[in-house]
Amino acid sequence: MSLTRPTLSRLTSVAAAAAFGIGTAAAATSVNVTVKIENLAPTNSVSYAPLHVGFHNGSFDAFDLGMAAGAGIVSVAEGGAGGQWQADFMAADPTAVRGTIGGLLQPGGMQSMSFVVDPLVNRYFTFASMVVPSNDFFIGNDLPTEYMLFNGAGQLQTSTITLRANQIWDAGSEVFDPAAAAFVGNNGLRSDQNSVVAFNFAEFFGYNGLGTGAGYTFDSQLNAGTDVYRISFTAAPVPEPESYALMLAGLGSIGLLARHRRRPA
Ligand SMILES: [Ca+2]
Ligand SMILES: [Ca+2]
Repeated sequence: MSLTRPTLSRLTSVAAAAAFGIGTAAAATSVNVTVKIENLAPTNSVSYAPLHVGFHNGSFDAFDLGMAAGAGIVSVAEGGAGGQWQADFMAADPTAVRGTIGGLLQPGGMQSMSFVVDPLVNRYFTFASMVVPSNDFFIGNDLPTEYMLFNGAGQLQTSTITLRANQIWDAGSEVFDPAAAAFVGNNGLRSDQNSVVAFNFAEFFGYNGLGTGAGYTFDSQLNAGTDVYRISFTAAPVPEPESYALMLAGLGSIGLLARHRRRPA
């Protein structure tokens, strides 16, 4: 097959149309939401376990200020794994889109992940992550409807959530003890605190000078108003299956052109 100039031009147009979504079918109901997370804490201050997230209908309430923490939020706050939090979330809202973003997030670190979400069904965003070093500290939203990401027309209306140090929670489930704290001590050791969920960032100063699992020497530096975490959202259309096919065809054509052009004239 010889590629004449008109053929080249047509193939290039198809590839361009596919790449920019021109001429594809009507937009799908779902949107592709990219969630970016950033650790804004000062250098050598707090790090975070992976962020557990869910886009939901507003029914999943993970914990309450002033009440004993349930097993779900304790599974996040003590060790970070969050298995029970995910299970409770699924039970409360089977239609929710859930996931876990990243690994250990050190000061200055950034990670991101994308989710396909129906903005009319799952308008709300809920999150939770363990803050380290600590015995049972976490970030998360008390009110399940606190962060309404999408308006009634399905448009993204929240672009960032920025948390300050005075928004960090103590689950009240494990006694403060540097020797038993995750990231600086033996996380397998623990003592029941038998208290309730409360705001607390002052205890971080109790870990100052200890070596962390990431190799840096901890230095809290946190004041009430210190920014410690940011979650950012961007939404884009989900490509239709037909446009994926077009895109693949377009990419294939570009590859063909590249090979063709490498041949000597
Ligand atoms: Ca609550
Ligand atoms: Ca505690």
